[in-house]
Amino acid sequence: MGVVNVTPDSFSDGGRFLQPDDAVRHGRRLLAEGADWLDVGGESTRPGASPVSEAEELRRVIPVVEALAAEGTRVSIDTRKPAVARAAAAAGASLLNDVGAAQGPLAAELGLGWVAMHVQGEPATMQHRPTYRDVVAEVLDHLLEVAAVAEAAGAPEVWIDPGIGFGKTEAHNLALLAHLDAFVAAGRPVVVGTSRKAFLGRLLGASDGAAAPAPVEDRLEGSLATATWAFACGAAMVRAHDVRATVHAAEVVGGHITEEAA
Ligand code: PMM
Repeated sequence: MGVVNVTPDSFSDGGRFLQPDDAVRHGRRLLAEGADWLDVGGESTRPGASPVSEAEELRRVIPVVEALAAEGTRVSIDTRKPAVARAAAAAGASLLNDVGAAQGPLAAELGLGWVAMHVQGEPATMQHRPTYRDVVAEVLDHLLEVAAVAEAAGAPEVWIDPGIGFGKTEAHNLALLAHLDAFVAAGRPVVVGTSRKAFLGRLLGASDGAAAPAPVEDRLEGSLATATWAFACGAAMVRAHDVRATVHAAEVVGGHITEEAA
């Protein structure tokens, strides 16, 4: 799943594709690089991002969804606003990527597939001391519960995503990645988004012996390592900014090594 952020302030690519034409061109490039889905989003969910009005989010994403879907692309809409999900469905989106996993019944009503992504708290404050007794069990139980509700309501397909970085410390992120097999074993298709995230910056900086985290543009190795790990654990999809490199890594692991092992 290639990321098309139509935002001024996303942590890794904010402001680069704010004009619809630029976003559509970027999406086409990611498709050419091998993306199966494009995930279009108009609101940054990073801690401290400014809230976006419904009208502004619609203005950012709908022309992009419309143009890409008209070309036959499988488009996912990354939104927490029901009105944006509705308009995106009308514009041709076929998947609702739901940060917070709160809109399963709406996905069912709209006939959209649903990605239930776990967040503890609200994006603005989610990194203030996230706490869990057992992060793997709590995240998985919650996702399976909401997934069952969405399925019972008629959602055509339900994916689960542990929500790496969303109300999680570095230790929580690593525990979730270490136990992705438990998510896969639950029987729902699993999506994982680690691409360029802050915990990778810290790990890569430490690996260099540097006091500072690696900057966002220098996190490719960590993004690929975790995407590859996710595929090897059985994840069905990763959400990635660097599509060409991620497809290469996925092909080697999923297309060759795991095939051979089976
Ligand atoms: N991460 C971001 C945004 N949307 N959706 C899913 N399903 N999973 C994720 O991990 C996820 C997401 C944050 O990344 P961005 O600001 O680069 O888009």
